[in-house]
Amino acid sequence: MPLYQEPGPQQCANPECSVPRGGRCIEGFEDLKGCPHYGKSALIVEAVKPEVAVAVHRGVQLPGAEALYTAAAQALMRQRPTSLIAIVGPHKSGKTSLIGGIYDLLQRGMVGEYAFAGSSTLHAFERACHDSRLASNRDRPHQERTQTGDATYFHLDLVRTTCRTKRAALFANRAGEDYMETHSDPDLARSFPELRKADTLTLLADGEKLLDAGERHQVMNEIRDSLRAFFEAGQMSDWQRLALVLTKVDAVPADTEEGAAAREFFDSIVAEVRELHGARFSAIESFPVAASPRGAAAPRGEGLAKLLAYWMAAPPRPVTAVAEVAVVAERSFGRLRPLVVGGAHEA
Ligand SMILES: Nc1nc2c(ncn2[C@@H]2O[C@H](COP(=O)(O)OP(=O)(O)OP(=O)(O)O)[C@@H](O)[C@H]2O)c(=O)[nH]1
Ligand SMILES: [Mg+2]
Repeated sequence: MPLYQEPGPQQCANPECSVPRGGRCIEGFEDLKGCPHYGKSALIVEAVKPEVAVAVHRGVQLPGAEALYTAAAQALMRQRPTSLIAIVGPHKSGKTSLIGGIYDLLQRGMVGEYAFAGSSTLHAFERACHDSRLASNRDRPHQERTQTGDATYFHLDLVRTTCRTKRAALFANRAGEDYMETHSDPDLARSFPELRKADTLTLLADGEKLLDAGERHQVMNEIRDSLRAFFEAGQMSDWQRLALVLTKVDAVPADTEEGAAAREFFDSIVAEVRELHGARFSAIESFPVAASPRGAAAPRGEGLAKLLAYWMAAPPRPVTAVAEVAVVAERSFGRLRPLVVGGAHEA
């Protein structure tokens, strides 16, 4: 903290001056009264202790804005109405691009009936969509691979035009390899809390892979195996919804022979899932989307408004009923109830 010396006749505000030590005026004044520094207090600056310097440097501590881990995501779900969305698909099927694409669209305005109303994970969203934005000047959109390990959650608060109260969307993101490992070891899915708690399980089918006659059967098998593993692990409940999402639709134009064949194959996957699992979910819907299209074959964010509306619809999640317990006070005074007379409360 700065300290001031008491002003005195032999004082000088210039610490370099030797007048206080009986020397000459450093400014060259013979008559010291003419010197603007003479007789004024010198400012003594104390050396700042290292720990104080660190505290000053840190400034105000702001909450982080990275993706949330499960405990923080669950705390958020307890605080406000939330739709939890698990996004499942193999490596490079477009999971992170889908999450980034929703955020990106909301930055430009309404997405269907929904508007952005806040987020506690802005850094994570920015990172998810930065590379794929046209502004990044890449020839082809690019997305960093999600690291294997625990699921992380992206958080958005949204308001709907017809209802001004906020509802949160939590998107669970996990590396594609982790989900694929459950096909050979379904028990692994027991340690994926986002599956059991999801309002909407979202399974992705990679449009680019559906173009290839060999790879498209692998896409179908991955969807079959994921559902089988999640049911075997006991992670699914009949109140949950299922979204089957055809990603990268810009790569499968409906007006080309290959594109039409890819879309037809996707429709056959949807039909099979409906037949096998229709009674095990409260709803099954399909959505063709282009979260991060290459070129002009599809507008950026195509299909996302319909998907967002499906995700945000109030979930049919069972609500635990809380029985009202009547507490009867022992003393008569405690049993008095407020009585409203002409707007005033009387005991
Ligand atoms: N053509 C096209 N490519 C897309 C689209 N969406 C995503 N991609 C590309 O698909 C690739 C994989 O996307 P990601 O979002 O990283 O896939 P992921 O499923 O998160 O992959 P992992 O994190 O490894 O599991 C990236 O190169 C994206 O640019 C799209 O709508 N159209
Ligand atoms: Mg990813």
